[in-house]
Amino acid sequence: MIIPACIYESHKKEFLCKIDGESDTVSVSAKRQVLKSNQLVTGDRVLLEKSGDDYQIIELLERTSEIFRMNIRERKKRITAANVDLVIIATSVSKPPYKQGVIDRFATRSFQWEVPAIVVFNKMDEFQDDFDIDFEMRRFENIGIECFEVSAMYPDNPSRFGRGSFKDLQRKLQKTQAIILGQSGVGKSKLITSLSDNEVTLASNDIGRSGKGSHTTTWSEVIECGTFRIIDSPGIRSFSLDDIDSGELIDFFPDLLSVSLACKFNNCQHEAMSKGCAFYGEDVDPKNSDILESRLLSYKKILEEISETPAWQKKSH
Ligand SMILES: Nc1nc2c(ncn2[C@@H]2O[C@H](COP(=O)(O)OP(=O)(O)O)[C@@H](O)[C@H]2O)c(=O)[nH]1
Ligand SMILES: [Mg+2]
Ligand SMILES: [Zn+2]
Repeated sequence: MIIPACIYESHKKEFLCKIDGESDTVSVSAKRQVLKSNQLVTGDRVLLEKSGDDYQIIELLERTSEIFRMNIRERKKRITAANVDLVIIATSVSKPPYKQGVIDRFATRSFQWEVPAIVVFNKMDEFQDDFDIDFEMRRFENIGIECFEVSAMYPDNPSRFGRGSFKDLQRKLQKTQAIILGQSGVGKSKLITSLSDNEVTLASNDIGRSGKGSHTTTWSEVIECGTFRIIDSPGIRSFSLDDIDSGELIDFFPDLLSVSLACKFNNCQHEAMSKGCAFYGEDVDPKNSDILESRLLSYKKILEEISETPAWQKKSH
């Protein structure tokens, strides 16, 4: 009998799988041939075969998406999760402080992975108006990233800037397999707990308070939240983009890419003195010019960073 299942945790040769239509997970191994020719990762769909009490993965099914970094030296993808429908970029608006650059980096990844993203501004109960959050939200909405302002601590709080509420966020997640990304301490575990209506409880990372962390996620896992699933993955927490080729970076800034196509020279550096640069031309929509300028600045910063290491020296870590 062939049994369809989903990998919830992947530990080299041991996997925790949830069989379709059943609620418990089972520990399974994988056929040597399947292990040899694939990376079996969290979120993968597989076929199992049962012999006696043991299950074995006999086939990996085709993926709809891959969450990866490149190992340039080996010219190989290092995949951490598969079949993800939505990237949840979580940020705090109080402690730790909001960092635009971090969100831009995760957004860049979501374009590289070709998976739609949303930004969740968490801890709105502690927001002190110390940055222009409305500008930040418009900046992401301009590249098709929907924004939500919530408090995982007080999910019933109304939104202040007219963006999605906690309920809207729950609605957005219906039937998805999402991955949640964000710096440590922004409230990912708390968000998952509240989003599941407290069906799952994850230990929070209280480093700031007790001086040492309790449980922090150490491996990728799928968390079943009833009507949706969230993958919590420490593997992709690094915001470094230095495995991306500098010539390719602009492909993952769709707003800048479309403008840059009108630059007169192919190798345009997009500086004010660059001849024929479309960013300083007359075609830029004045309504969006502040957003575009801020995104261009961010792009240049990342470009400079990833250009420091020559491509042949790059290795993923
Ligand atoms: N005030 C406030 N605190 C929150 C909120 N969400 C999470 N926290 C707290 O922030 C700390 C870090 O949360 P945690 O979920 O462990 O963050 P993670 O490292 O991203 O998983 C914990 O002390 C949480 O109780 C929120 O919406 N408001
Ligand atoms: Mg956590
Ligand atoms: Zn230019």
